[in-house]
Amino acid sequence: MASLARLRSRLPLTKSGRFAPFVRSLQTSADSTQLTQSIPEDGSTPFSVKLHEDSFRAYHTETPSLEVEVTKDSLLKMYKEMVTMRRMEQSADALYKSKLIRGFCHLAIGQEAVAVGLESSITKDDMVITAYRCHPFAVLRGGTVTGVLGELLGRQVGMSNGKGGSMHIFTPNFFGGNGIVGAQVPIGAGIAFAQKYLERPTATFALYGDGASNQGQVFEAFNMAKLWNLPCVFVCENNKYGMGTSAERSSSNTEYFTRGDKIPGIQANGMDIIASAQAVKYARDWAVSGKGPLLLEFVTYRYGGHSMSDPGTTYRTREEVQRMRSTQDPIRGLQRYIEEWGVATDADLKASSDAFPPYLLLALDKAAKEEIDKAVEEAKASPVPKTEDLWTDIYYKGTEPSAMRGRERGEVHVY
Ligand SMILES: Cc1ncc(C[n+]2csc(CCOP(=O)(O)OP(=O)(O)O)c2C)c(N)n1
Ligand SMILES: [Mg+2]
Repeated sequence: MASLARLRSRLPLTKSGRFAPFVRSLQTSADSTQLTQSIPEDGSTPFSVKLHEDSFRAYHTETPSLEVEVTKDSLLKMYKEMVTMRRMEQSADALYKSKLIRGFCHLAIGQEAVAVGLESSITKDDMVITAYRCHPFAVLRGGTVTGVLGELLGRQVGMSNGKGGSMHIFTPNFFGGNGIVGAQVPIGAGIAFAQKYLERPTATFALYGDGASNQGQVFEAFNMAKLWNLPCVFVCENNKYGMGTSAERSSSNTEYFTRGDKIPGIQANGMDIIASAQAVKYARDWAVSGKGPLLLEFVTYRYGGHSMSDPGTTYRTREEVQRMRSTQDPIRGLQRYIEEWGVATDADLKASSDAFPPYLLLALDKAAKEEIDKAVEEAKASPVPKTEDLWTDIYYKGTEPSAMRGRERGEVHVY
């Protein structure tokens, strides 16, 4: 008892008199990673950098290593991807405002380091499933910008042939795009079950928001994943609000990485792309090595509202959004690394205004803009689905019934 009392006196107490489980808090700056060795000439030679010591927190496990190996090529690739994803979402925003995109539309501006960091640390054979904020994942998992924008516009060139819309976009290793809050979490556990059953050395990443985290089905999925030791990483994108409700108002425990009971968890800085990629690498290694499920919470931020119909400023201040944009932006953070570490020099930047060597930041910005502008034009030029397309893509190809009833008794479509 005496030794317990001594231990207690060293632990910080919360207001309620209970012991605070974590002493330090996570920081979410996008540019606090330090270069620890001179940078190699060659783009593919790895060099070491050190993440800020408060980039991760852990529950029932160790934090990922703060020492990370990166290459010039990998940093530039991630920069290009984040800029392209942001421009795609900004185009969707403009198309929506000009009433060419209708219905629901959820943009991931501000959260680019999660999708790009995830994709940079997993393989094409791993599986991903997410909620409605799905456009970057769809492109990075094998889709195209034209296919995403075409889908939003309801055109034939869309990834679901213009019949699904923003929340219904899939690729062979990306299970959407799911509009029902939390529904993708048990489906993700099921996909991981299949991976284990088929003895595939791969993992499933099932993403959900802080607003989904209190659902019963999420905890049911956690339970079964742990019971069966499934290779599933449950990724909580904690952007601090579920629609217009702050995490503090909805969750009795906002430490989402601790909510898996017996499932260990990691909390990661979701604004620093290097920390995001490192957290995913750790999580993938964990799941693939047979340790079972893991919770991975990214602390991130969306600059826009929940969807296009939400201005995003009634439940948080403009100053808060502005502060996040100007101090913790994932793209500007990576830009600083690239410039300060000499991945692209000033001379490079100047030279890039007319020429196009792909390793230069300005050239990458320009290339991203051109790619998105072209995709917007291609998508806009594509026709809307034909009336008879209402009868296609309902059944898996080759398994259609000979005929199908329509809205009325007499309306029958014969295949
Ligand atoms: C089962 C169900 N309940 C309610 C909704 C309406 N709804 C859509 S998103 C959302 C909140 C989700 O919060 P979060 O996952 O944090 O999303 P964010 O706004 O941050 O993208 C709600 C309640 C829904 N789509 N499905
Ligand atoms: Mg949220």
